[in-house]
Amino acid sequence: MSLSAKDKETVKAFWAKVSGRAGDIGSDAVARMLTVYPQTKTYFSHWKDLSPGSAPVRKHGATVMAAVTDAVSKIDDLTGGLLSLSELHAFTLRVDPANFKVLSHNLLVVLSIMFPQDFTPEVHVAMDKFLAAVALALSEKYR
Ligand code: HEG
Repeated sequence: MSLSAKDKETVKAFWAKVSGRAGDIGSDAVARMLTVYPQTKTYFSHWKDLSPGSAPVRKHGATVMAAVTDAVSKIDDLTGGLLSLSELHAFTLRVDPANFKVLSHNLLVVLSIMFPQDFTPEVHVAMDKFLAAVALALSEKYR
């Protein structure tokens, strides 16, 4: 499951290529998460509009992607790098960590749609491992 040196290089190269569209990627992934897994809406009930393309969905998509970009830069120490974000999700936001996998899945779907040429099986497996490692790091403060 852990990322090999080659996986890490693959993630960095792919992310360098696609991160210019981070806002669109995040907005789409969050919109899909809320649509396909409506149980995730409970965490965002304070938003004025949860529909795809709405201002809060776009803003949150950009926020989450900025954190993913930051995580790519901390790929060698995700647990340490994401500790305060884990604390926030565990104690303040009280997000069930099972949802991290749900968002990861939606992110992979969006990446495959937006970048069909670049999203090779090699990139797919590296990004899948990376997002699983991010989810694990975000779950750190839950135990
Ligand atoms: Mg979380 C806020 C990152 C999954 C629910 N999330 C945030 C923030 C970041 C972030 C950076 C802003 C923190 C701040 O204001 O200081 N989230 C983040 C990542 C991932 C993730 C990197 C997974 C890759 N979040 C996630 C999931 C849910 C969730 C799966 C729930 C289904 N996040 C959540 C909520 C907020 C944040 C409810 C507050 C949003 C708001 O009030 O607008």
